[in-house]
Amino acid sequence: MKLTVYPPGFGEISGSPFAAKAIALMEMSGQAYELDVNPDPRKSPKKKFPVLQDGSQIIPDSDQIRDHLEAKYGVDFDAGLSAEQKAVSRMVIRTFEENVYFAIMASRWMDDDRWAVTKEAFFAGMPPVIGGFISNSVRKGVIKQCIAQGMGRHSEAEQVARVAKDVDAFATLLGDKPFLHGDRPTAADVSVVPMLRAQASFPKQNALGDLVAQNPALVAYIERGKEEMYPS
Ligand SMILES: N[C@@H](CCC(=O)N[C@@H](CS)C(=O)NCC(=O)O)C(=O)O
Repeated sequence: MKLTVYPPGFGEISGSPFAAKAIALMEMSGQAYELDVNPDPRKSPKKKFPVLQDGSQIIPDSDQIRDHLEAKYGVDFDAGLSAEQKAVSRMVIRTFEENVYFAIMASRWMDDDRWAVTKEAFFAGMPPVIGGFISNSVRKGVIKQCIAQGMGRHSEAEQVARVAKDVDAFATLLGDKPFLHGDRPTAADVSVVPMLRAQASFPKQNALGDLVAQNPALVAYIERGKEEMYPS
């Protein structure tokens, strides 16, 4: 199998939390795969990465990659969980992927000062003219999505306040357990760890990152997640 993802960024295995999630899914599946690193998603089926290629099958979207690994290879990312734990998992995944994610994007891509840092991290290796064209076109698309989804219409203070409630709720659910549902990472952790790491890793004026950095349990959780779920 071949997994296409964005390059590393901000010290993370990929600058994209969804790509980091897909890498963790592949690692935890125990299946052989190769990584294909590509900064330009415009030709991918949904104009986004990650994308998995398995023989002639092309699977875009991390959720569908999970479904594919479970259906074709018998992997169970929620092995041993009760129906209620699986339901909590689904809600947690949606909270981080459909709400927190957009605040991370708005923070990285909308504010001009932080955009300069994002651009340098994600596009610095590209030739200047084509790189400038691609980065501006991707930026435009990301801003459009943040506005359409709604997060990008809020002030930064409002965005951070909304995410703070989500992060606090997750910290409450996590409690003093190593992972959301016990000693081993399950599907929720595979989604949440990359999102919290994406929050924490941005190097400049990072109120979203402070929400993680100020909570020692979450700092320990994202380190544990990196150790257990990412390639060594
Ligand atoms: N629902 C998708 C989301 C993937 C996604 O949003 N990828 C972002 C990077 S984190 C992307 O490729 N954005 C490029 C764009 O929207 O132009 C998944 O789970 O894989």
